[in-house]
Amino acid sequence: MLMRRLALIAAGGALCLGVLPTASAMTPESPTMAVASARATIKASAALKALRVRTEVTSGYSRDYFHHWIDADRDGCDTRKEVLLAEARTSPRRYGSCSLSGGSWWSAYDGVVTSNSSTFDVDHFVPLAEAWGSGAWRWSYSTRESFANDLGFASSLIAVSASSNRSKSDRDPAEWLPPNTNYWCTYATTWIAVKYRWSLAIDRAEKLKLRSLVVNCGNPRISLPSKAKVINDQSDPGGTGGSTGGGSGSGSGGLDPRFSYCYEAQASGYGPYIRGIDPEYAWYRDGDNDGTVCE
Ligand SMILES: [Ca+2]
Ligand SMILES: [Ca+2]
Repeated sequence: MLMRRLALIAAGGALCLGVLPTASAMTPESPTMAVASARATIKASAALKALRVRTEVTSGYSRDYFHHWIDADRDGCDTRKEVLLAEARTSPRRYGSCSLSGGSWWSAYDGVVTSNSSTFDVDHFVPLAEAWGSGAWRWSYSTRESFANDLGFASSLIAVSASSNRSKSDRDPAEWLPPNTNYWCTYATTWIAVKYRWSLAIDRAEKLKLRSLVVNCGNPRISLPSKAKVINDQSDPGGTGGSTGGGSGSGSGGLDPRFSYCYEAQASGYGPYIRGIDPEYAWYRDGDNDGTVCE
C-alpha cells in the first residue's frame, strides 16, 4: 500500500499539469521509481499510436467474469478499501477487519469532496465492459481478476463520487468525459496508459477523441506503466471449467516469440512496439521510421 500511496503522491502533483507523472516527478524514496525511471517518457501521441485499433466486441460480457475486490495481500482490506486508503486526502481510522471511519476524499471527475467513503465508488478507470470489448473477452479468468484488482499501477483504479462513476458507467472517452474539464488532459493520458498497460485495443471513435484531447493538451510527454502479463484463454470466459489460465499463451501481453515479420506478429495479436519503450521494437523493421513498429 505504501508503494501505491507514494506513486499517487507523485501522480497528484502531476494532476495540476494535466499529465501523467514523469520519472523526474517520482519521489526518490518510491520503490516504483526504479521501474518508472527505467522507462523513457514519450509523447502522448506516440503512446496513442501504440494502441491497436479494433472494432469493439459487443456481446458476451458479464460483470461476473471479472472477479473483483479481492484481498490479494490478505491484510483484511479488499482492493476497494486499499484504493480508498491510498487515495485519502485525510487518512481514515482503520479498525476491525478493515472498517474505515473518518478521513476525506476528493473526486477528480467532479470535484466532490466527502468524509463518508460509502458515498464514493472505486472506479475501474477503463470500465470492465469496455475492457471486455477491447480484448479482455479472450483473457483467462485470472488475467481478468488481475485487471479488476490492479494495484500495480496507481491510475488503474480511482476513488470518485458514486454519482460521477454511475454517470460514466461503461463509457469510453468518445462517449463520456468527466464534468471537471480541468481533469480532461489527465483523463485522456491515463486512459491511454491503462489501455497500454493491459494491451487493450481502442475503437475508431475513441482514437479520434483521444487524439483531439492530446492535441488540445499540447501533446504532453507521459511515462507509460509497465505492461501487465496477459494470458488469453477465450475458451472459458467464466473460469468455471477448471481452467488454470494457461491458455494458448499467444496474443498481446504475452511473450512475443520473435516472428520474422510484423504481419506475422500482428496476426497472432502482438504489437505495436515503441522505440525506447518496448525491447521488441528492435526485432522488426520500422519502414517509415516513425518510432513504432507492427502498428
Ligand atoms: Ca489487502
Ligand atoms: Ca471503446
